[in-house]
Amino acid sequence: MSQSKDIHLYTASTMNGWKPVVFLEEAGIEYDVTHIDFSQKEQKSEDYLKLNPNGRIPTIVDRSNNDFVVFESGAILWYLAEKYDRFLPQSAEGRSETLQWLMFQMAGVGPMMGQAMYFQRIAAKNGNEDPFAIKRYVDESRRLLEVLNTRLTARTYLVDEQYTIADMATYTWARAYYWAKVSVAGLPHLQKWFERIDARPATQRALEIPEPYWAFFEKRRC
Ligand SMILES: N[C@@H](CCC(=O)N[C@@H](CS)C(=O)NCC(=O)O)C(=O)O
Repeated sequence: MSQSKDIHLYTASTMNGWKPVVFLEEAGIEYDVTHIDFSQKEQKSEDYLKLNPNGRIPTIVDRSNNDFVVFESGAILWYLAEKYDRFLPQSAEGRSETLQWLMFQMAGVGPMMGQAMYFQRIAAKNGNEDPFAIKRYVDESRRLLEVLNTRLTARTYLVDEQYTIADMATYTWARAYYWAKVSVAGLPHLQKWFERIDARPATQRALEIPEPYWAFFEKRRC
């Protein structure tokens, strides 16, 4: 692959890793992608830590901006949205609402669902079953999905009619409710929002980059 595109993305097929891919695919922007191999601990390598001090994915390098580096998936989405003037409302209020829901995902939906996944899928498998932690994170995840369901009552997307970076960030996590073992029963507005985004070809294409990984979404190809 030629290494000449403006955006160089370092990522893997995970909920945080897909967020910038969804943006770039939806915006139709060409980019270079390096698949960070967790099994080889590439995210902790000396070279990678120079880009992302947190040793996690995703990270972007903007070659068209003096190799400016951005880490943290929410900050990457915001940077890309401003750079390309896409998926961000024009009004100050619309931008603020987008930022609010992006923060809600970054500080709530992602961490809580991530811990629900960790305690049920990884810790339990390693013999560290912790029912208290599982209940805590599953209940809190469900509560946050209920907040989303309420927000989506009579709204197409999180910020009214426009698909924004807040939807992109939230969808990759909330849509993986199966993997977190969090029920979405009785949340019709959230489910309709899933269906709307399930029907967006660019977003669905992104979920196969850098490689398909459908376990998060049960057998169903979302
Ligand atoms: N707050 C960070 C979290 C990034 C994160 O946790 N990435 C995970 C994948 S979803 C990762 O790199 N895991 C590998 C590791 O922990 O070593 C962000 O949103 O970018």
